[in-house]
Amino acid sequence: MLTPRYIMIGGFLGAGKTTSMLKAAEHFSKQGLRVGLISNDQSQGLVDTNLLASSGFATEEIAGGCFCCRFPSLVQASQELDRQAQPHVYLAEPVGSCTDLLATVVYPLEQMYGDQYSIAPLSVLVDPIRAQRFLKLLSGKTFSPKVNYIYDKQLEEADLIVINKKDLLDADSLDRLTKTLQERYPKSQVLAISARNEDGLSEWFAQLESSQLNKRSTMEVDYEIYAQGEALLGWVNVSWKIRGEEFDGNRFLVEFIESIHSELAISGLTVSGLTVSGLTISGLSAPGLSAQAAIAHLKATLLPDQGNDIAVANLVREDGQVEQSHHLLENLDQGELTVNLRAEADPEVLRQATETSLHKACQQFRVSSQEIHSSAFRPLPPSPTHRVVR
Ligand SMILES: Nc1nc2c(ncn2[C@@H]2O[C@H](COP(=O)(O)OP(=O)(O)O)[C@@H](O)[C@H]2O)c(=O)[nH]1
Ligand SMILES: [Mg+2]
Repeated sequence: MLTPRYIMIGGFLGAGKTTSMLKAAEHFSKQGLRVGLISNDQSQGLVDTNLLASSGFATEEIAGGCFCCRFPSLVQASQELDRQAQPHVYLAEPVGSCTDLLATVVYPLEQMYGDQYSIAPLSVLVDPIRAQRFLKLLSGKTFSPKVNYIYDKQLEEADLIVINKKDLLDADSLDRLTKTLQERYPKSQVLAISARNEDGLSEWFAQLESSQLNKRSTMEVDYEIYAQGEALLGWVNVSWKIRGEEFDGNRFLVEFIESIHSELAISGLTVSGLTVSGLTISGLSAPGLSAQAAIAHLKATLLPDQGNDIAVANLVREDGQVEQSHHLLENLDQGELTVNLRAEADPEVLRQATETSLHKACQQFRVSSQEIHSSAFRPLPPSPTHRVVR
């Protein structure tokens, strides 16, 4: 690779972008290439930055707005990485609720910096359970139509639709999902991988390394629906300093996330005022009437003050399981706990659930907490710096 390669890995919240980006970083690094990573969010206090930085790769964070709305920051971050590490490969993860990335990020980069970077095709990762539900191949809760509009637009503009977590599907379901995506998005190429099991990665990486950016006409996007869809999502980023005595950080983290999960289920009950499927309140029963927050992604890190360990726990849908992807090897006394929660719900309800759960976990593990950062909001309407129409 002569000209540094710029690779953008998009996809909805929780699809596995950060996990896959780290796998790609390891792959390029093993080939002797230097790698620079860029994370992005609407606010400060990013779990992904903690995770990427702990991997040892040069990492820059763009907080306080998405790549499209903060294009100059993306360029600055790339230049900063250039100073730090002179990467051969840049890997950038846009915010999972963003779309129209070709017109607002990829084409502007190509037009303005095409002599400095060779831009890879846009990958859009999908979680197969969410995708099957969106495509009505599987029953289960989906988001509101305006959030689904964003999901659809993300897929429509993908050069590569990368079905991730193929380990969750049997061969027939994977085949059906691949065919349905291919029929519905005929301009995209559909691949399937499991970033976790390192399955199917070489075909994808080969495309990231050498494929040309497709020359496609700009997709139509209704920015009003896009803005309304983003504004249906509640966003919470909170960090605390926590202190205790030789406590089990892995258990603390998982119990904390599980507690947020149950708090949100309870708040769903309160919001509906009546019932959720299978449960009866005050003698009333209305199966299927659920106001439970539709969780897009709940993730948290615990970083001990000493050492380089990190614990990471995730939940990617309200009827899913809490998973711990990174474990601490030892108990800890002090550390930093960060939680990022994105769900279709009122951000204050999400913040309340997070704070109540922290309080419970602290009591259980005899740990004290001190807030470092807290924000709860709905994303502002997207207002891209550039939009290249082809
Ligand atoms: N089963 C399975 N889970 C995965 C795979 N890749 C990522 N995940 C999990 O999906 C969750 C969200 O991953 P993350 O990379 O943070 O998603 P992002 O929000 O798109 O960056 C985490 O719990 C990951 O461990 C995979 O290939 N298989
Ligand atoms: Mg991520």
